[in-house]
Amino acid sequence: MDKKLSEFVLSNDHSQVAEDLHRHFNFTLGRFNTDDLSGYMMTALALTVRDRLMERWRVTKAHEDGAKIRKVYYLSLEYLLGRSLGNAILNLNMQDSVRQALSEFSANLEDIEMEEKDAGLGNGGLGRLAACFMDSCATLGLPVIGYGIRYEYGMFQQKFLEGKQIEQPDHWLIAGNPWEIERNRHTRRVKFYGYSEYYTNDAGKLCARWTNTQDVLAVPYDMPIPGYKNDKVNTLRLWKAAATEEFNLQEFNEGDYADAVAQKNLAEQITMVLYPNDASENGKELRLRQQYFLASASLQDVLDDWVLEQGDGFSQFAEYNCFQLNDTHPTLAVAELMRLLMDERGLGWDEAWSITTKTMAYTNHTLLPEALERWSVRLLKELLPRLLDIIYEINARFLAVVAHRWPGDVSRQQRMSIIEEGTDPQVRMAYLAIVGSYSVNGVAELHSKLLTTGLFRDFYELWPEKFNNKTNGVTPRRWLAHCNRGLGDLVTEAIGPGWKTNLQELEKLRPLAEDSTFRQRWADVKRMNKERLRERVIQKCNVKFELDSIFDVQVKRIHEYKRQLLNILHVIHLYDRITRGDTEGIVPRSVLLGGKAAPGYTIAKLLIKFANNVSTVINSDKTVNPWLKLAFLPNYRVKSMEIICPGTDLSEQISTAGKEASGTGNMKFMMNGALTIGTYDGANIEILDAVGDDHFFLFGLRVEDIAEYGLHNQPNMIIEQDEDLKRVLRLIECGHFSLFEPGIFEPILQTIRNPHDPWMVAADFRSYIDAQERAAQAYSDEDSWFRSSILNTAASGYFSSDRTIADYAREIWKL
Ligand code: 26Q
Repeated sequence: MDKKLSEFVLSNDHSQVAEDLHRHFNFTLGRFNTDDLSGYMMTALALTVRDRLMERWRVTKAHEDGAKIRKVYYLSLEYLLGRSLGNAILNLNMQDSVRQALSEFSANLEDIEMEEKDAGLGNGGLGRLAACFMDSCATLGLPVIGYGIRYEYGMFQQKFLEGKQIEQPDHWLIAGNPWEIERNRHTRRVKFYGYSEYYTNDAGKLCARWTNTQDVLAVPYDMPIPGYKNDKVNTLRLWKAAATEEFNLQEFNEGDYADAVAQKNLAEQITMVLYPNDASENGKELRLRQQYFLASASLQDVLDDWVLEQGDGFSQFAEYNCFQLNDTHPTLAVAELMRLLMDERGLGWDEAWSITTKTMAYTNHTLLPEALERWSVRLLKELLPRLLDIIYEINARFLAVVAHRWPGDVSRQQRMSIIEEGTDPQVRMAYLAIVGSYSVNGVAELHSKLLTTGLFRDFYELWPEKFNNKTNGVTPRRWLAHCNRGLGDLVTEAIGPGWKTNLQELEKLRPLAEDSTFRQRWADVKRMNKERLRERVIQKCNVKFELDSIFDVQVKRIHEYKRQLLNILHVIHLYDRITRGDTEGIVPRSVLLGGKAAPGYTIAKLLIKFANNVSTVINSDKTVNPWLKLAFLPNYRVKSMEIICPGTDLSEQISTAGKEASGTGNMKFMMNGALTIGTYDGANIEILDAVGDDHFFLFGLRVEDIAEYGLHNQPNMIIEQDEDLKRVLRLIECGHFSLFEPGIFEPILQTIRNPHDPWMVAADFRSYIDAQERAAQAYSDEDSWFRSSILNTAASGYFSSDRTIADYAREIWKL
């Protein structure tokens, strides 16, 4: 059964670790000069750690393969893993031995960790959530396998040229990836194009097949996902596209070598690059190919294994298998499972549908209607003809159910149809996901409630039992223990190490908030972390923050609904006050922004330019300097957040109410003792409930207010009546931040003044400014600030992804 640590061949003893380091450095990597470790020592260390993962991986797999147990497959187009080395060392409990072993090379662990590239196979929250979930599943010892795409190029790298975002390709695999294992033997074949053909089989049954296809191979690369100190290692299987052999052969024989190679590239394009939009970009064929490629390869993998292990009966399949769809991106899996079961395994419609709707579960991550995925029927017909047939059949049968439930209600049938009719008919992927799944969940309480009362209301009326909430969480190993050792050690000293696997234990910190010596130590750690962050900002932005100032941070994708604009307006308001000499009650503040804009999102890109221009004006003004600094950190990613959240005092979570499904950055900041200034939105609400409103700066309209108020929103009137806002806008209008580029920020001003501004920037301005003033006053009372800071960490236990995953496992996956 469970293999004991002592049974593993490779010991964690530092001398053994040092020996393995030498061996990998010399023999695996062929380096003999230990004076020049650059890069290679990171790989040697990763391989040394990987050897130890390998043993545990084998045992975990053997355990799962042998027994007939229920398994879950997480299907996601994105996994924002970041770095793996530090996390693996922490989870394998190798920190001390690695440090000792490295000292023999006069090397230091922190320096070596810096050499690892981020695995940036995701855009933002949704991708990072998948990575946190993988960590929690392994830590809880759950049989969950991640399936995703091995993008050759991850999230683009962001640079600034004259304050404007420039995108550069992220060739993260260039120096090799020590963590992945290619598993050629498990290669699958994915079909594209061709057509459906109907025939009668030997038993006289009418069957369908998809023929004349152009196939692409899916080659799996497995990444080990270690659990925390439990000797479990789960698998993340990432697919790479490759050309089929016979396809090439034929072309070669026809003599056109160059064409054959070009065709090969066409196949391999599928996994070349991550789409950098964190709201759906509609219609791109390559994106659709990626989605189907993931769905088909993963399902075939699971079905083939099932047949190998259980034979070709599928009556028990749903009892032992479950697919969790990370948003609608992998939703073609619904139709693909139907196809595989019917066309390739000979099941009838009813049996296949019963299996499908008992194994699929769907998580929604957005309320923005414009972000709901649609694919044109025309495109599906060409690329995936057999799947389109199946989707039409699913829809026909579904609409019959709707008609039966609401006889004669034609407009409801139209509303609920999976196919949106029109001149260019579209498949509504969220509806396909809901119809094909037994569970539909949102990612925070408010979000889940808004799904059932708004976006998916009709479906909720039909199937209330399908809908549920699973509030997001983040892994406390990466987001406290690893990224904030100072605080982690202090917490462990105070309440023991149990919090790392049971975050609710942080509650035990509560009484310590009243202890002034503890508060002082807490403050000392924060100061150390602020120093580290300050160094980073100097290095990357050439802006020098004052240590004693309040570190006020907003890092996330750039989006109008996230309202980085509101933040910048507040900064300009402070600047305006300071330049007018109105410094009474102003508390020194360092504002940090970071985040990428989708390359095609013009106004988001303009916001970056705006922030950079404002920052130039403010930071070069000597009279303003002691009070205020603004910096925009380029290329915000997982590893930046690992330095940012420990050093933050004030966390900005200021989305328009009802727009941010959950947020997860909000949780990372809270765990690390930041106070939140935020709207009544997403998981902010649950954070506020947990910590109490004395330790949270709440502001802004609520969803209900906006529904009512939005109809007669009059920004120009608000501006007219608010001297501060008027002055801020006048500064922008008169070109104070665009001296050499007159008028460039006009589109931003227009969104603020637009009565249909869905983001309510003008409407929330006053309330935001007031909340910022409360935050500043609170900060100037150090004792009470750090008391609040401790209470925030103490109340963050609920936001562990271990809790989230335990909820999924119990209520959706039934593990
Ligand atoms: C879709 C189609 C084509 C191209 C791209 C996309 C696409 C890609 C990524 C659409 C959306 C995303 C990402 C969405 C996302 O990150 N949503 C966030 O999910 C978090 C985890 O649940 C929440 O905390 C955030 O509130 C939510 O915005």
